[in-house]
Amino acid sequence: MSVKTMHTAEVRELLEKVAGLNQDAGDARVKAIVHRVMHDIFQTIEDLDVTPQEFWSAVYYINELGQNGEAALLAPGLGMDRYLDIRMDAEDAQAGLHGGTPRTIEGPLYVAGAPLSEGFARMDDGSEGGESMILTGQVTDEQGNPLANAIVDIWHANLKGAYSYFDQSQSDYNLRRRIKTDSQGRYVARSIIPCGYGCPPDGATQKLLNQLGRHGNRPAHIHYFVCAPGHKHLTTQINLAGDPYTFDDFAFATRDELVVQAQRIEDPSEAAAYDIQGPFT
Ligand code: MBD
Ligand code: FE
Repeated sequence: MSVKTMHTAEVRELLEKVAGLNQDAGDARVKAIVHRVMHDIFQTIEDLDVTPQEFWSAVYYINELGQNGEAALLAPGLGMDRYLDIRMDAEDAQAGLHGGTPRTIEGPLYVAGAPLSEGFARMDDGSEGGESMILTGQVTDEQGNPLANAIVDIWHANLKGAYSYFDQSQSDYNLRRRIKTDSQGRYVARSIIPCGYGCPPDGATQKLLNQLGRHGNRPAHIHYFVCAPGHKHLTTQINLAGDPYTFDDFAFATRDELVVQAQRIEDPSEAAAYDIQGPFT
């Protein structure tokens, strides 16, 4: 039997006290957000007749998520990272900014401070074998002028879909590098083709995804931060074409413009045709 309480003075007063609105101490912005969020949680309980049992299982779920360190993994699974991108895209459009490589989410697995080199980097430590991959590109401004000395910060998973640092079995900064672009704005990285990521099957994130009837997989992808003085920082990714999850990413990060078909090069002299230069031995 559903009861209505949200409109009562008692609940209104409770929410005001919860968020500290009845006194001056504290931070006004935090108060406003907590007031609104708690209101919306109470409203959800009322509208959906959430039982105390359901409510407490959600509270203990949050504990579990924190114990696993998975809060920032569930967030993209619930579309939060994608939603923030949609908002930033809309802000850019409103400010008249358009064109260029689209942004997409950072995800929870970036590590700052990767080794920095000029023009070229080898990213893998050679321990895994796997298929070699050359990543190359040119950083330009909106008018297409090359940006020298831009920093391209690249990170990706290994053949098991695991990221160094979070996977302690990998060497420090394996598959993580920062490359400074050359005078033509170019960078070249040699690495190995990554495999897609899957949420830990026994983790808290996958547990909720299971209840939603969803998988927790991402296609093979390569993360990029690109920054240059006087320019907005770009957070983006390459998603490899042909992966079963390329258009079915649990984190909603694939964008059509970011799907890239790898070109197989059998003969190193072919590399020149793709404008790939550098020491590849
Ligand atoms: C990843 O590798 C990732 O990029 C995201 C967004 C979420 C989980 C794992
Ligand atoms: Fe990733």
